[in-house]
Formats: sequence, structure tokens, C-alpha cells
Amino acid sequence: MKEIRTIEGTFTDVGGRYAVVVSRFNSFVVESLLQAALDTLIRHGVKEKDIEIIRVPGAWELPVAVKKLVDRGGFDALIALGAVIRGGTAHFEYVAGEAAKGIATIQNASGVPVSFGVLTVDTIEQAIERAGTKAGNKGADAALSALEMVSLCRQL
Ligand code: INI
Repeated sequence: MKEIRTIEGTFTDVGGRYAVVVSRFNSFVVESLLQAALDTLIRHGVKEKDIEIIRVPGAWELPVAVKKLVDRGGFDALIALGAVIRGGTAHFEYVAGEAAKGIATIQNASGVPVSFGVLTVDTIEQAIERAGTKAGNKGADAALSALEMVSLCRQL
């Protein structure tokens, strides 16, 4: 095993510039994701001046904003945050599916990491569990993934 070269990201002195794209829909949950994402970036040494927050109406609008920001350039990674809660409506499938597909397409085409911090859950309780209670905070997780990918991409 000692002979196998391994390339991986680290979390020390990563730095870089980050855009956090945040949807307003279900803001009572999404604001907790945002605060945790910002806290994670800053506690890992990212400067406030190197973080930009962009707000969109809902998860449906995340891909177009992500695309504009990637095209504008200057960001090492983006973090997309939102919460799509099923709540008995078929709308869920479209919004969640298009948000995920749109963001993945932009990430893969551009080579710029875009963390997917969009909750896709059945109930409000499940959303709350993932926004700072018993299942952690997916905003913090998304920020950690962004940091790791920035560090990794520099080495690839
Ligand atoms: N947007 C969300 O971010 N989460 C949801 O749960 C949601 N639901 O359930 O409808 C939602 N809809 C709005 C959508 O993202 C667009 O903003 C809207 O359709 C206007 O384009």
C-alpha cells in the first residue's frame, strides 16, 4: 500500500474564493444551512471578503445563478443551498430533479466544484433534522466538500 500514490484534498490553509447561492423558499430551514456553511468556511480560514452570497427565489432558480457565476469566473468553488420539501405536491419532483440535474451539469461541464447543499426531503421535520439538529447540518457538510474539492482540484 505504501507504493500507491494517493491524491486527496485537505482542510488546512485552503483559502480561495467562494460563492454561496441560497434559495429563499423554506427560508426558516435554508438560513440555518447558510449560517453553518459560512461558519464552516470562516473557521477553516476563508476570509469574509472572499465569500459572496447570492439569493434566488427557490431551488428551481439555483442552476441559472450558478451558471452565471461560473461564467463570470473568479470563484474556486460554489455552494448551492436550498430545501425542497415534498409536502404532498408533485411540484417536488420537478423542482428537486431540475435543481440537482442543472447544478450537476454545470459542475461537470465547467470543472468548477459546486457543492449540492439542497435538502430534498418528505417532511418539514426531516428538513429540520438536517439543518442543525439530530442529523447534523447539510450546509456545513456542503462547505466542507467545497473546501476539500478546492484543495483537491489544485493538485489534479
Ligand atoms: N422551491 C424550493 O426551493 N423548495 C420547495 O419545496 C418548493 N416547492 O415545494 O414548491 C419550491 N418551489 C418554488 C420553485 O423553486 C420556484 O422558485 C418557483 O416555481 C418559481 O420559478
